[in-house]
Amino acid sequence: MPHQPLKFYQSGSFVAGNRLLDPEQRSVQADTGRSNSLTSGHRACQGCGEALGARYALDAAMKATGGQMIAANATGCLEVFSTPYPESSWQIPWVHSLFGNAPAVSTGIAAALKAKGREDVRVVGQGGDGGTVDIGFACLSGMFERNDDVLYVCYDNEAYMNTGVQRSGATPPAARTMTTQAVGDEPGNVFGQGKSAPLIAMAHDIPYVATATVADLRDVEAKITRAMEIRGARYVHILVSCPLGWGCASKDSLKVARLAKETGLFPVFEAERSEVSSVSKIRHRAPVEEYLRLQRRYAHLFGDPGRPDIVARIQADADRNIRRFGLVDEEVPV
Ligand SMILES: Cc1ncc(C[n+]2csc(CCOP(=O)(O)OP(=O)(O)O)c2C)c(N)n1
Ligand code: SF4
Ligand SMILES: [Mg+2]
Repeated sequence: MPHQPLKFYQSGSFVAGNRLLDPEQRSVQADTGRSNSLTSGHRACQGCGEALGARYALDAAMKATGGQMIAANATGCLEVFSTPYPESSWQIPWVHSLFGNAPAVSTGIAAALKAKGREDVRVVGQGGDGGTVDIGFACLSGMFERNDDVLYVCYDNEAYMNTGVQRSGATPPAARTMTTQAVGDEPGNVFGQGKSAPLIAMAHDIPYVATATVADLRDVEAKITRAMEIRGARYVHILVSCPLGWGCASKDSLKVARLAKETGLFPVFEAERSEVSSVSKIRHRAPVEEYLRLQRRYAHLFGDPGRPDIVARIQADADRNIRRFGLVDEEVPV
């Protein structure tokens, strides 16, 4: 029988075709022995990208560590929807302390394990963008500069969702939140504020930094697996869509996350020791308008008369990312 190469959908998806691959190429989720770190019954909204991202990230970390892992969680949606007392959806050793100290708790667990000579047990810290880039950032920076043996995962849904959608340092320009209302000359979040946590993580010269989106779960698994091969401080920043806070349909949750990458607004890359080592190129370049129109947090930019000037500024930000990270092979205007 002539050789038939595997089709993209067979290697790129999690369904039956996945089992046609060699075992080491299969996704973690295709493995019936997966840990189901975050199991069913939790209270996340329908289409929640954070729930999906956390499950894939932690299942991949569990697989990479042979199940020898402890997770520390910041306060936020992920913690609240997964652990309504006295229930828990976590099927792994998991601890929650405070909103801002998950990196410090992770460091403490790693130090205790080291003191006990249990370096076979690995530590993952995790939190939302508010817990990571704002309130927990001093602890995180300390964890980075000491090169503590922790993987920290940020689930970035671009606002403080758990408490009712307030702006964070990761909220993009023009987005409407409860604290950046769509009023005045510059409606929504203002331009020129906020920060890029992945780039700041790189500035600490830590062994591994990566970004990913919940639209490409194979990429999430691969980056978490790679991170667990390394010792020292590692940071993975995953863009996770939030239907409630972004005002998108639950069914569009992954579509929106994919467009964040395909427009250039969210660059997907890896960096080792402060140098970008790989970028995920844009496959089908899309104008930012396609991304923005799916979300009610940007509704004030459209309609009559709308704000084409603001849409153009957001497009300029996307174009700058595309140039800066080399996200397309040739500069093709959108
Ligand atoms: C010191 C402190 N301040 C405020 C809060 C209230 N609080 C709990 S979760 C949260 C927002 C979390 O936002 P984020 O980290 O982005 O996670 P998300 O819910 O968006 O996933 C806030 C403000 C708190 N628990 N502790
Ligand atoms: S508010 Fe957003 S992040 Fe929180 S559970 Fe709902 S969809 Fe998920
Ligand atoms: Mg958030």
